[in-house]
Amino acid sequence: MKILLLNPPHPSIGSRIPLEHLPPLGLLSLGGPLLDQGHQVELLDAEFGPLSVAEILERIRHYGPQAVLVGHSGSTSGHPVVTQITRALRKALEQTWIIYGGVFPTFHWPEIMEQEPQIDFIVRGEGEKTIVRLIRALEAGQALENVRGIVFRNGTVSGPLRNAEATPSSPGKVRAAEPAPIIADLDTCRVGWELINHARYTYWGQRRAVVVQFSRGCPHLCQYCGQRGFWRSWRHRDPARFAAELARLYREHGVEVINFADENPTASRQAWRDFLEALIAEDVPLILVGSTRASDIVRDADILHLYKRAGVARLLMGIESTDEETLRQIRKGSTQALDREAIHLLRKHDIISMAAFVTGFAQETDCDYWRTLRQILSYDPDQIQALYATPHRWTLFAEQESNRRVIQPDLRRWDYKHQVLQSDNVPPWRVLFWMKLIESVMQLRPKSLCRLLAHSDRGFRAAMRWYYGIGRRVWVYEMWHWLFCDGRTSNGPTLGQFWGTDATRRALLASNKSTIPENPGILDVSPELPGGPERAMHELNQTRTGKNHYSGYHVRA
Ligand code: B12
Ligand code: SF4
Repeated sequence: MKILLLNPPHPSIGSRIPLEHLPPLGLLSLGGPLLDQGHQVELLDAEFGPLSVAEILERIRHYGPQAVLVGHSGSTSGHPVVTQITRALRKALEQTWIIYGGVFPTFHWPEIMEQEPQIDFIVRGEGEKTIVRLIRALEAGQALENVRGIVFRNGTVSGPLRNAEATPSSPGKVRAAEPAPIIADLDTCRVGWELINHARYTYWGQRRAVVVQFSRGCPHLCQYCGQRGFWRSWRHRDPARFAAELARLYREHGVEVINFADENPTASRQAWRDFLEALIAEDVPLILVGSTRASDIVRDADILHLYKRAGVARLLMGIESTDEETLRQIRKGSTQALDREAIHLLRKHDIISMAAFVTGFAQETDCDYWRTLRQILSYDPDQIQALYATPHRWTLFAEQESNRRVIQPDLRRWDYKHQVLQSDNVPPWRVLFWMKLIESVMQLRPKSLCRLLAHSDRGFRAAMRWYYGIGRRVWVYEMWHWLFCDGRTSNGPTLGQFWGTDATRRALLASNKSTIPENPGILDVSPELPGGPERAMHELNQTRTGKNHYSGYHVRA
């Protein structure tokens, strides 16, 4: 089949501010298996430009695909642009299958299928195996209900081309096949690197770069995080094969920077150590950048020299909060002492520590912000990332906070860089003030400037310069947007209303029951709705009480 992978232009800072882009690993991961099945596959990366909808349509028409596969890693805030593009695409190309995947559609398929008739299929969960089975079924005109992991409409006529007359577009007749099993052996899938021109993709100051995954999932239980539910269980690739792939990317394509997409690559000390040793043996001067947990860094204190020798240049740690009670409530499984110790250990090995902290988990007061600033100062990380709690519907956090008001109804702004939940004690302008104050104090204090200008390691200094350069531009962008573009509301819906009625939520949770098996908050409600996805859709259709707020507010072309 002739297939186009479409990476839409994302509206958020992460896509628009850096003057460089990283390859879309999610789509390339679909591309590899599809190419191996003999399909003709191309990638249209609309992040470059960014391309306008008209330009995207023009390129798609020119290629003439039978199926367009769309999805974005920044999935929630990328959803409005996906709807905008696919609506226009449907008008232009009636016979092209439109298939949508990623995290947001995995958990929001009932409303998306209802509100976006142009989308023919949603793939829930990991895409590699499911997309191959779906395309095979379409090519052969086979029944769709046996393709595990997909959502489609009753009456969709399977075939290599979409039958515009016969394929239903009306809402309400949605069917979700059984969830697909997880991919137990990640080495059975490969990334379609041949779909990109490596010279276009850079990071870390114009160095050729890729995004990769050593592992998927996370064994921890942070209550605000949806990653664990999406990937379901922690798995990793064969350490030696993975190291060999990175070395090949360096030798054959000149890739210098490896950005890890893993939620938690160090979950198994042994596997991670095997990988580091295998990469050291490959003897390639790669720069590794990733995220992990403070507790893993402390656990690995005796092998951090291997991290450094393998090329680890920066580790991002979600410290989230400096308040022990909040850390306990969000089930972070970390403590102030661990976070501080991890930063100290990284410094000893000249690895840049980036600490991400999040506001909005609790109802902070001005005093809390002041305490946060003093605490983070005492942690002394090299870089910080100030983020806002963002309650994705599939998280326990969203369930628990369902009575809080939403002040940012535009889904494009649900990107961790905008305040979306109302704070009872501090108005939005003062929240912004505190966030910016903490950022400035941390990055402009003499110790940080000293590291920027006079650190003994040249690579360290260069990385700090690059980070400060982006930071300056992000600052201006954020202030401008806050003042003139963000459109907050003081009278927004509660989070429960925003994400839909109780019935909608319960139906969705029930239908995803086997997708999220170990989250106690979610399992609590699912037994009420036995019967799996079909029953869930039925319940949803029976009990729908008009629009949920998020559809009313933002899914607009
Ligand atoms: C690398 C990364 C980035 C890179 C993006 C590089 C790139 N070109 O993709 C950078 C640093 C630029 C970045 C920016 C942002 N990011 Co980011 N990022 C990640 C990270 C670490 C890995 C993403 C990834 O590659 N995953 C691995 C791939 C294989 O997974 P995947 O994309 O989900 O694809 C699989 C399935 O979802 C599915 N699938 C996906 N698409 C499709 C499409 C079809 C048709 C099908 C069938 C299947 C399918 O199949 C794929 C293979 O199994 C994740 C955290 C994480 N560990 O996932 C956060 C994450 C994706 N980022 C996030 C956010 C919020 C952002 C920003 C909005 C931040 C900001 N304020 O600017 C921006 C968005 C812009 C952008 N370009 O993505 C959130 C998204 C939350 C959400 N639910 O929306 C995440 C999950 C972080 C988090 N902890 O919450 N990010
Ligand atoms: S926040 Fe990080 S450590 Fe916690 S569950 Fe999510 S991926 Fe795991």
